[in-house]
Amino acid sequence: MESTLLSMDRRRWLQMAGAGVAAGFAIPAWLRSQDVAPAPCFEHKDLLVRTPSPPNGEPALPSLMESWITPVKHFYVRSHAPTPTIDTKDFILHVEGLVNESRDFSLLELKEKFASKITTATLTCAGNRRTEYNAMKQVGGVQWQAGAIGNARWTGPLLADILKSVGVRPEAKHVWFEGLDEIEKGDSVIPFGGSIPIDRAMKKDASAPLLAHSMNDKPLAPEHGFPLRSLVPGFIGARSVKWLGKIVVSDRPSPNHYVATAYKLVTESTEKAWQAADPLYGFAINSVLCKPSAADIAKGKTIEIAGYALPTGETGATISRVEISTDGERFQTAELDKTSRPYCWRFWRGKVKISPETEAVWVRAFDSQGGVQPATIDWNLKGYMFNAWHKTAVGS
Ligand SMILES: Nc1nc2c(c(=O)[nH]1)N[C@H]1C(S)=C(S)[C@@H](COP(=O)(O)O)O[C@H]1N2
Ligand SMILES: [Mo]
Repeated sequence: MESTLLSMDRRRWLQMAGAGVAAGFAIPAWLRSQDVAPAPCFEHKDLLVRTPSPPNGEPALPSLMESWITPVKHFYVRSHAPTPTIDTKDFILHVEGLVNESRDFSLLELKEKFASKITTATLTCAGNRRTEYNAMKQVGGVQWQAGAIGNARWTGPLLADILKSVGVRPEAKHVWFEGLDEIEKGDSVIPFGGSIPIDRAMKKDASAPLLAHSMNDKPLAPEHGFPLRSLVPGFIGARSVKWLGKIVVSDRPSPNHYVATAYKLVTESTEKAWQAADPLYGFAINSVLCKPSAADIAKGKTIEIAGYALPTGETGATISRVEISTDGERFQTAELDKTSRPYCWRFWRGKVKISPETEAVWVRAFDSQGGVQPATIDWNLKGYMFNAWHKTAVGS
């Protein structure tokens, strides 16, 4: 149950939380309640299961349109190993590397000693829309359609504040995140790792990375990283490391497989190709028609369509225009939803006439920083960053 104080002014209260403790306030019950892990939710979510174990699933596209903030039951899950069970009493976040002082933080310390921030940000897998590459050449990996994306409210201390508290040394260039999961890779077992450039790590604006303990004002579900995950607005989902156990400040990107090899754009699997490619960071501009589903688009009628559009993630851009077409050549402007923020998707809707000859409906997006969704995109081995104009075939 929420206290009146919090429902009245939760945001301000959270911002004051650090100071509040010093002044003798108690930590609110809903923060304390996070010391107990919520029940696993994957099997109760309303998702299309891509792999049952490890848990991977995405919502049917029309359900994404129900709310700008995606409820947890419709929020995609992407895991490389089974969900670890973490007892918060034993939980420690270890911070080391190019810092003045290595430190261990308990969960309560992270909540009590640092001001909490609430950030709304869209998380999307670099593999979202991967199946659309298959028309060019088959790609491996989880066969995502366009639902590996969701928008949530994330709460937690700023990464920048944690780093400042341990003192970042001038040689620092990257910040590594390491998860507490155990992924079988060949003969060894490795954690999931991510890393981000130091300038992004130290941000305090809307792009500021969080160490999030809450999603949509509730403790993180086990599948989404309970009790703590990094959350990097604007970056591909892989940089938002779940079950975060360790942070390393370094002069180079993480050597973890998911930074050094996976999540790069290559066309062949050779050591040379992997080494030459840079890790992916910001997500790409994109847009997708979510509603109605292709099977429900009737010919010979004017229909209402709706979907999401995502601005480029590197720059603080917002979606400025979305266009729709029934021939892939002549486009009309769609109506944009009022709610628009950098690092977040924007909903759009429009009306199109589906004639007996109409074969498909196309959508493409533009953002405030000059981001333009391309008509086509080159194939890559792992099927990342698919963002060509979205085409929904009708009458099939
Ligand atoms: N520890 C850990 N963190 C992880 C992953 C993982 O498998 N293990 N998957 C990453 C990927 S690829 C994505 S897209 C997001 C998905 O977050 P979600 O499952 O909460 O939607 O988490 C990222 N963080
Ligand atoms: Mo991902």
